[in-house]
Amino acid sequence: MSANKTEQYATTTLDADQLAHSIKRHLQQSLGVDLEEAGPAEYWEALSLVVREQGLDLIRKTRHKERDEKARRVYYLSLEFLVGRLLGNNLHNLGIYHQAEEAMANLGVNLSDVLEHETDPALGNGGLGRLAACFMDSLATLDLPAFGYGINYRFGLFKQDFAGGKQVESPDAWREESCPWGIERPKRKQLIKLYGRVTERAGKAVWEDTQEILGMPWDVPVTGYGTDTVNTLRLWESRAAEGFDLSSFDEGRYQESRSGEIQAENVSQVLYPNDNHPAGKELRLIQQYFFVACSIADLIARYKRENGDNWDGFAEKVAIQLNDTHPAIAVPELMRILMDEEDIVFSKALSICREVFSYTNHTLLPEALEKWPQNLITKVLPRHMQIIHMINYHFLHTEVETQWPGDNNMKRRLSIIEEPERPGGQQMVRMAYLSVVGSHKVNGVAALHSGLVKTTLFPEFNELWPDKLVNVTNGVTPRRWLDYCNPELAKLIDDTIGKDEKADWRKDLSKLDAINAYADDPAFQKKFAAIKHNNKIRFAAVVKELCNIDISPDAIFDVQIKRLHEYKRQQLNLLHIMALYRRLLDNPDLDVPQRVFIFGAKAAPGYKVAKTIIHAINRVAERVNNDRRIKDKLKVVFLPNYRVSLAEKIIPAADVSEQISTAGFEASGTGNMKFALNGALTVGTLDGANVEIAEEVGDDNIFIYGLTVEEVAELRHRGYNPKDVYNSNAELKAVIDWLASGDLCPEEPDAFRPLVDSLLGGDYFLTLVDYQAYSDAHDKIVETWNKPELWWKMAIINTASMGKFSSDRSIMDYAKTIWNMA
Ligand code: F58
Repeated sequence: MSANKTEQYATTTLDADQLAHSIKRHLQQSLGVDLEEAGPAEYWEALSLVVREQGLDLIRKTRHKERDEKARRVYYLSLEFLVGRLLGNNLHNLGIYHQAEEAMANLGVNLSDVLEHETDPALGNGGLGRLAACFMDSLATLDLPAFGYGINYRFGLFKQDFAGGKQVESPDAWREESCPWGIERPKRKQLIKLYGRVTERAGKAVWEDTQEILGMPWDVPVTGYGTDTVNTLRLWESRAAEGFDLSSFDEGRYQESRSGEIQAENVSQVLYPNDNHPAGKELRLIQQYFFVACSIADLIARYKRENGDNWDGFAEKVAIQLNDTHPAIAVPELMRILMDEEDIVFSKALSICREVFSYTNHTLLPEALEKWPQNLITKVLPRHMQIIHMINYHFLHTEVETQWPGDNNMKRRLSIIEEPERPGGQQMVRMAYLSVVGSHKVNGVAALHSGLVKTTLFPEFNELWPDKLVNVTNGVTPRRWLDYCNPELAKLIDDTIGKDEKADWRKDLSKLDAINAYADDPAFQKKFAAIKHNNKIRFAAVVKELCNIDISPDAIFDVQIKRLHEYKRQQLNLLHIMALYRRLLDNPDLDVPQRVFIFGAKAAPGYKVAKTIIHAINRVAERVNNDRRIKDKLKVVFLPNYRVSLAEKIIPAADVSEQISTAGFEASGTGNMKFALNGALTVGTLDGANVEIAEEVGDDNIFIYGLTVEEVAELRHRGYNPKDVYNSNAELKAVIDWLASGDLCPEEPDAFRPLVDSLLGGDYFLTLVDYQAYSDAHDKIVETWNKPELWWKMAIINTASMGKFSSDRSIMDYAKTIWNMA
């Protein structure tokens, strides 16, 4: 494969023959399958085992190298890692994709068919989990010593189906399919404690009468692109600590003897399916503590193996990033170990914590900010609650007191413990405050969001510690989100700007800038457009297979894929589609391009309005797609079970990217970056990272519309009645009335009432206010589509201008400004 330069600087030097040989060996010797009986699923497993061998070998070498270099490691603590399928990605990163393709071809098998046989692990809800996966990819690619720590859920995010257009959930028992990536590491298991009580003995706190759970680590190798570094994603599975109680087993009480075990196993059983809303359940708190305690014990053990018992060097070797507040209990956990087990005094323990920890905030939504009842923490983690009080006391009575002497109101506002508003209410622990107080840096995930974190979420903290709050704009890995998912575009870029080690945009995305020079070039435009067209043909086949809907690759593919949430405003998209349909019915000969609106979204199972929106979109889709009067000018597709592997097929085929959240609500967004990277034009509000995308591509190359953050605040301040907008916009009124009429769902005429009520009774997310501007932005999209040279110029500029949004850049920002590692 001399044409392929990646292979020249990757160290895995397997050629196609060697790979074919290893594949056969694994088929026969690991899987016990004859060559003749093997189908794509067996080939997938055999090839995965070959790659796993490579990964394990490199993981071992990485470990040795790190031990010798004694560098600082970063530990990324996250309840979610939405890694997606791994085989194709690992083949790319190891530089053996093309060899594998050739090896499979020689065996009479098509590699892309084989790759489709991997189950897509859904160990995350959405953006936050996928960000963690992109960061793991970048950490390895940048040769930074890192561990990811999380939970090996038995059930990932639920699978979604539609019945009569309504979302139906079923469990995702992903591990029942074979998964060669996780490797059990019994040597590194941990025992953690829960419940019990704290007594004082000889001046020391003793946590006793506890229940114990065993944490079994499963290691997933994380390959980097074009490097030998393979890092570890260590996912904990909970098990019963004591195993069988043999006496009751002997007495034939088998079920009883296992009862303790089943409770312990519950802990890592299921991923909570809420996005931007905490669950508030005891089991969730236990999940948080379980993975945090296992991880902290594990990293301390590693530190001691490598550095001995001297705590003075700990912070030089360890950086811990808290991915949102879900792992915030790590702060009192490390304090507990330092004070109770290592005899370090409170003030020193706190300063070690502050050197080690940093915290990423991913949301401003008030309902998404985690708070736990003090009583619940006291019950599950009594010692931790004491320590939280100690931290709070120190914080309020020294730090807050020094800054605002005698100001009790300020103490109340900044206290980690929130006092109840009404008598008899509960005291709550504010996990975000605990995270801020326990960390040296706190970051938001896009410039706008970080600004709001400073001014609206934590203004007092910002005054107290002016250097603590910083920004690190999110990014996405260009390996998965361009090279792997859009190989034709990747090749066009290579053919245009080169692919040797110096020019490789896969390692330095800012190299894409060179493509800007071709934005006006008709020959390049033609190639770029042809690639998009091919991707659309392939995607249309996916739509046909999954939804049995025919869509034309000549239509505008307009896509909104993300979790279903009112702040993300899928309902705005829906209202506009309903209006377009009515415009066509009024005038079926309207001279407009064909349009296909594509959705993919899961709603949290308990989120009523979100589920209503899904139902409504599906009902509108059914009506529109089966109406011959509009002559295929409009189609609506809602793909069921949206997930990473589906995103990889949708994004390269998109013409328009819908990023239409209410300004101030989407912390960053990362889908917005993936679409622009693949040459889709964004229609979006000035929210999250859209603002920075607009800065990079230029205002002429993006369709920005709607209220700004300031205008949203001003409108709220003035007071707003959605009925005024409804009554003054005839088109909008007509579609809302249609929704409310029951016509779209005759068997359940009130089905869409929750949505209509949410829009007309308050419209918290200002959907109606932004309607007209959104509709106008779409008119501009059509106008631009009708000028192909302009459209493709804009699309090319989008791809060329995405250099900033590589997760490699994000990770370098973290390494420099937060982890002190570069
Ligand atoms: C997302 N948060 C933000 N939370 O909404 C998005 O703007 C941002 O780009 C992304 O994080 C990465 O920074 C998000 O996905 C969750 O899913 C949590 C899961 C656990 C419960 C609370 C919400």
